Amino acid sequence: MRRVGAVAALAVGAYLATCLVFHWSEPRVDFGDVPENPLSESLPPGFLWGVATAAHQIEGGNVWNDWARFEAEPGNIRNGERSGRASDHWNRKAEDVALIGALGANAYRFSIEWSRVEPIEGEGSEEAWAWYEDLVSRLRAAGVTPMVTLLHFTLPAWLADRGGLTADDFPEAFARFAAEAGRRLGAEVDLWCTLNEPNVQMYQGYVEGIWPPGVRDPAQAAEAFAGTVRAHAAAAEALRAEDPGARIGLAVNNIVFDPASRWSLLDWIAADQADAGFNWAHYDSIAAGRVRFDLAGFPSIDEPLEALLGSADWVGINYYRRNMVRFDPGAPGLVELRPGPGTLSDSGIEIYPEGLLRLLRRIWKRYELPVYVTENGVADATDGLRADFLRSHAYAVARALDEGIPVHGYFHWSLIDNFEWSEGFEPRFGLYRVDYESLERSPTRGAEEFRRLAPK
Ligand code: IFM
Repeated sequence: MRRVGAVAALAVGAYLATCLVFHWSEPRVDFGDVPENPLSESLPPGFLWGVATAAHQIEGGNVWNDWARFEAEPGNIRNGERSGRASDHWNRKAEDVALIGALGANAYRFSIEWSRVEPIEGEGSEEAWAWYEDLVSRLRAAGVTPMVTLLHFTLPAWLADRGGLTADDFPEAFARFAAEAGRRLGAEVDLWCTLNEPNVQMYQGYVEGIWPPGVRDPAQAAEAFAGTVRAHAAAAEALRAEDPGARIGLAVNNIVFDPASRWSLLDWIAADQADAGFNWAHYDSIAAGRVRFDLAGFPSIDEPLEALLGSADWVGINYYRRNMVRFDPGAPGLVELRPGPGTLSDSGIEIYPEGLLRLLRRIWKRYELPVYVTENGVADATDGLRADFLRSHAYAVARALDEGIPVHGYFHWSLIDNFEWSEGFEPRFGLYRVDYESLERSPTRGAEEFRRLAPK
């Protein structure tokens, strides 16, 4: 009996010790008080202090892509909204470039709407390309460095019709588009982002099925993952051929996954799985030169692809949130995700600036590549959170720089309010508020804070 007791005590001890090992595997971050001017002494010369947008969310009039069709089906978008004229950026380019200047930003990340420059397969639109060429020239004239994203969720309808991310020739078609972008814009653009949040596009489209193509199928999800990795490699190769000076990367949505209970080993394991599958699978594939997907519940993929090696000159973090992970045998995917315990934004996600520092440390340790915070922002319709949000996340960047992590830039999401995908127009992420009736832009308190923090 005594022996059984001793074995039980040992088992419990080993269990608790394993939990503690997990707990100590990453040093905690104590943020303390955020200084008034967190960036003043930390910024290296050439640091990009910018804002970000995406074509479909702001331009208006994008009718040639998969999202336009998806929005037309009842029930897909909150309140039945459609992107329609969005923030009318297509007709307000000059005004919006002036807003970027007024913020004191020295960089702007935007995306090219593929379906707009190639509405019919193989037939480019000169008018659409000219619009983007003019945008880049205006930015350069204003002293603003462009970062160009090639794919920010929307796919041309002609590609979506034959499988989108899972189409056999997706990488090839995407590389042709990338080459054309390089030919047209390469003289004035150095910074290229092949894909925006391929992990989110795959998850929402093929696991949750709440974005195009509205599928819930692990086998297709794994194929979609592989498609995005191959497409990144093909586009990077094509871009370099056109624009040898190109600095190429991609932007992955990175979430901090913490266990709901630090004394539950199953929660730790579930959090670890979520972290590996969601946060790092794309970058791990690039670093290994292999398309690799190995996540419980999905078919595994592991195939060599040499073009991946060296395809990223930098890595991008889109940071918004922390999730607490609870192992739940009854839940889909065996996990339940909840927001962390801090203040919640209008999107119901925790505002957790320490998380940005934690992720910057981890991404640097894993890949040792220059890092950009390619997106970071908050849905805040009443404008009560944005200024503090900005300052505390800028502080995370400053701390990372002080620790020697090569963060080359920060892009706030977003310049102006915009169409937030299946959430419609309700979430307001803009430094400038858009009145969707008059389309007038007006600065939020966040805009003032952004300008105050801007490198002088
Ligand atoms: O609006 C999105 C953007 O398209 C991708 N990153 C997250 C943003 C806010 O949810």
